[in-house]
Amino acid sequence: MARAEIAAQPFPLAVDFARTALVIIDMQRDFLEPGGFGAALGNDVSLLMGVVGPCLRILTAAREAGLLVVHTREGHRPDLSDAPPAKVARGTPDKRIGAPGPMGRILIRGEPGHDIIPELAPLPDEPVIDKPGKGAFYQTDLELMLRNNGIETLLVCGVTTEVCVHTTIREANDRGYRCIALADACGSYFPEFHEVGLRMIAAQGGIFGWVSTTGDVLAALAAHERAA
Ligand code: C5J
Repeated sequence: MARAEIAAQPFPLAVDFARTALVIIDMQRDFLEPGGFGAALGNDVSLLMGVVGPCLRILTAAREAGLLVVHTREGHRPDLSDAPPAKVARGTPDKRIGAPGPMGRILIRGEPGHDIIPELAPLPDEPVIDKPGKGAFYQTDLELMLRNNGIETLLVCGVTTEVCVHTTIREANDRGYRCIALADACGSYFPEFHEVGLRMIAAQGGIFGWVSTTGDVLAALAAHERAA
């Protein structure tokens, strides 16, 4: 299979799109809309809205190109049996995981706030990984799914750059996957953490991955299709 080159930091990466998956991290109402988990922790959730457009662009292109698309959601069982007490105990008691909020119980599976935002709603045949932790590999079947699909490279986007995106990329890198973070399609409540988080990925010769943009991936996909 011909490889396509994606412009990236610290150096361009040649990928086989047939063995590449798009992983969209936690684009949930609980992180992007007022009244959810992100807001409960005191964050300005409007800072994340800018990534919706780039996420939609890469999602649309990935679907058209037939890439495996995986969505993730952070959240817990209604009885909180999968939520570490040390995690639940953070934040003010009326706004903790499991507390009632305007979008239902905060960060609880099945509640409206746990849903992926409508703009990026998964198609029926796209897997959704429900994860209890920050990383998408911890206590999930993501690794099994990627191996069964012959995946070797992950395009990663979503929120937040320095928490769930970073943790997932670190987990994937340790499992042998080549990860490309899409800078404009990742976001943080802390712009400086976003910037430094991306620099950390690509530093030291790509210590745990590469950083590119949706535009560069779309260009590589288009060139790949022209050559096919
Ligand atoms: C956080 C996430 N920030 N999806 N979760 O708690 O990054």
